[in-house]
Amino acid sequence: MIFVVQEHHAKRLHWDFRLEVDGALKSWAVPRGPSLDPAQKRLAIRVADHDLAHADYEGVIPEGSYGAGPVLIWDKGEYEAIAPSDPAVGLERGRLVLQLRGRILKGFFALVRFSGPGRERRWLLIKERDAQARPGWETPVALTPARARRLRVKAPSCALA
Ligand SMILES: [Mn+2]
Repeated sequence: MIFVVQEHHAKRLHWDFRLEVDGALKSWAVPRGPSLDPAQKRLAIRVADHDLAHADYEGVIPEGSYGAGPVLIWDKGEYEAIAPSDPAVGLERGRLVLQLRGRILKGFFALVRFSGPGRERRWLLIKERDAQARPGWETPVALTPARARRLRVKAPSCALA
């Protein structure tokens, strides 16, 4: 199954972390982006599921549309749900350990939901302490002026969040 992280320059820059689960992309908006530093627990807010086709989306969401602004694929690859082995069960329980095989994100990560009423959408994305951990690592921003010039205005195939 695939995961993708899309860098999204909407009104506020964030990274959309998406996991293929049961034929859809389960999605979180990560304001500060994923980190390879286990000390950096990154807030990840559950947002609407997206179609699988959205994993390939790059472009500029048109002005006047929700999330207007550039979207780039920041990282993409395969993932494996380690615990539990069925990621849908982990989503339900609010705790998921994943092994990511991306260009940037590699090794084990945990997604852990906050507890307490009104906090159901709030999760943390945390790098586990393994051989791929990089203490002090800073999330790189992929959008450069050269890449911005190559992006085309293109409506996404599904509503963005
Ligand atoms: Mn977004």
